[in-house]
Amino acid sequence: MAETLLEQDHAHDFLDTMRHSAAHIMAEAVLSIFPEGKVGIGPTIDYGFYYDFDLPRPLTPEDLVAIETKMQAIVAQDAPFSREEVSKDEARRIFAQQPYKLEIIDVIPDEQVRVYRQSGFTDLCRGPHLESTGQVKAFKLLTIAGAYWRGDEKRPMLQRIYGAAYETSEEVERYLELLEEARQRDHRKLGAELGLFTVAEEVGSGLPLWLPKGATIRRILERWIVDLELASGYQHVYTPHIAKVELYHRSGHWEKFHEAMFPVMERDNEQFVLRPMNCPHHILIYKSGMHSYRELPIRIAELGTQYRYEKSGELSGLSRVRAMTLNDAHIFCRAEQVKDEFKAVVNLILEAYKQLGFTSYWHRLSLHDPNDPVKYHPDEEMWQFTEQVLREAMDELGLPYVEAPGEAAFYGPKLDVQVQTALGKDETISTIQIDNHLPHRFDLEYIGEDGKAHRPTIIHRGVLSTFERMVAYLIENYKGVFPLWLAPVQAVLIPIADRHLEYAQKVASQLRALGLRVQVDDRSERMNSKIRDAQLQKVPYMLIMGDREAADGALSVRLLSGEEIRGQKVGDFVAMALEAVSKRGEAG
Ligand code: TSB
Ligand code: ZN
Repeated sequence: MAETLLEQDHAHDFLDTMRHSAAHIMAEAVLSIFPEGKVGIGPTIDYGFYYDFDLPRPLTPEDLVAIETKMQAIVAQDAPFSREEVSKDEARRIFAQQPYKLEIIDVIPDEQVRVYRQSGFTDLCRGPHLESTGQVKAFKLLTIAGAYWRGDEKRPMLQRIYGAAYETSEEVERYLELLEEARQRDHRKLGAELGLFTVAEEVGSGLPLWLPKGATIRRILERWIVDLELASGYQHVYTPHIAKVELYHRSGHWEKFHEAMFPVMERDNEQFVLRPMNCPHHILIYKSGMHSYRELPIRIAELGTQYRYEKSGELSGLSRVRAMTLNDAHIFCRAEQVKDEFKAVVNLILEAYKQLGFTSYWHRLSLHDPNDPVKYHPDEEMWQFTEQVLREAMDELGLPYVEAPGEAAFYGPKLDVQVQTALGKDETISTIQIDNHLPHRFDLEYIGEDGKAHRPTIIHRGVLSTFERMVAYLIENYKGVFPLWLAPVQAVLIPIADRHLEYAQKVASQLRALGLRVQVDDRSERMNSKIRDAQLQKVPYMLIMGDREAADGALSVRLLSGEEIRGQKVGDFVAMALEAVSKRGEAG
């Protein structure tokens, strides 16, 4: 894995240099239009570059066009890039009008700093750069976004301009097409169009409302995963969404996590909080009785609703919210059982993904960073041991993984299953976390074979993630075209004329009785417009019924692909549909 990444890096060298030079050219163009502008930083990204600016007024789309035109003129000049090493004092003189650059100069440890110049612009920059501006091949400015200076909310909000840059204009075009496709797939857009969820200003951002169709998808997922878990030895429980704040003092969440918790609610001298995690409640369920080694592992599961005060800038549709229900479980086991339990959870995840038809995900082994004693529990021996257990388990399962130091939870290493959102962001769906810390804080015990008290390990795990994030991902993964078992409406019955309505109603109740989710389109619209509406709603089956069908106890099936099966007997359609439902998302 590491090797292929390196090779890619080399292949990207030229492209990366070009993008970096394009960023400098953009900065020159922006300053030529806003001479009093201040510049932040301008790195390269996957598809191009961006640069942050502090400007006297908000940029408009027309500004982008003007900046792009100016950039083209700079490229046409083919002005050379030159490099110079200067003392910090000299650099402070060069950038006397640029406070953000001065701030960077202050934090650079070296005595000498590097400066690049092209026609009308000088930047503090390590480089490398192209020989001249004319070597920038193809670019396009995309969007303007707000970005805090140094990512710090307390610092000024700068305007960030994003651009795409490639070696050929065809590649830029292709990137723009991909971007458009991603926009079409964005779960926030599809979620609104398909009537799956909404966010109401009066309720608050990050607090989505599930509409009946979205709720249907969620309910099917809930029933399915609970059944899968019951069959895998989990015990499902219900616990309240709030608890006394003391619980989170004891767990350590208050200390480590309180920025992400809603504030305390006080009544009759008791202080309550909305829970940010379900673990403490499950731990108290474990602690409500005595346990012998024979009972372990004990797997406590819940579709547990929890609340996190995520930063408002980070909220996004259903994928990052403040109220969420996690497909959660905590497994209490003996140290010798950790590896097998971990493997069993991985297998459960793989089984769930298979049934969902997921094909594109990767395993991230999230490890601690030995140089970060604040973020991580200081027990180095524990870390070495548990991280090794996870590596061995993954190797025994024959699964590839990427190690990610610094991504572990405070209390222990974890395996995360990562996917990409439509907009190309990596996101964690499933997670399996090994924890010897909470058992210690809550003094958990079981009686061992030797008759003495021992401390169990906790494995925290989420298979489907939160239903919010999972449904966001499903919408994007299926581009809104849900496989039959999840489709909120599986079939729309379309009577050709009013006289076929009665037959359609009769068939609809037969189908409903067999567990299919169907609707009759009884509007007095033309058949073609009913078909078009059903297609826009991405309904898998359109069942068209006219005189012939009514006479034969049949229907004509039209699929989303446009394919048609005419005059199918109702019973044959039912058999076909139930067969497709039972396959879930599995191909074939
Ligand atoms: C697995 N205590 C553990 C649990 O036992 C826990 O809460 N882990 S977590 O913090 O990593 O969250 C579990 C999963 O919830 C994450 O992997 C992610 O998929 C999902 N999740 C976390 N935060 C959010 C959020 N703000 N919105 C939607 N989903 C989220
Ligand atoms: Zn947990």
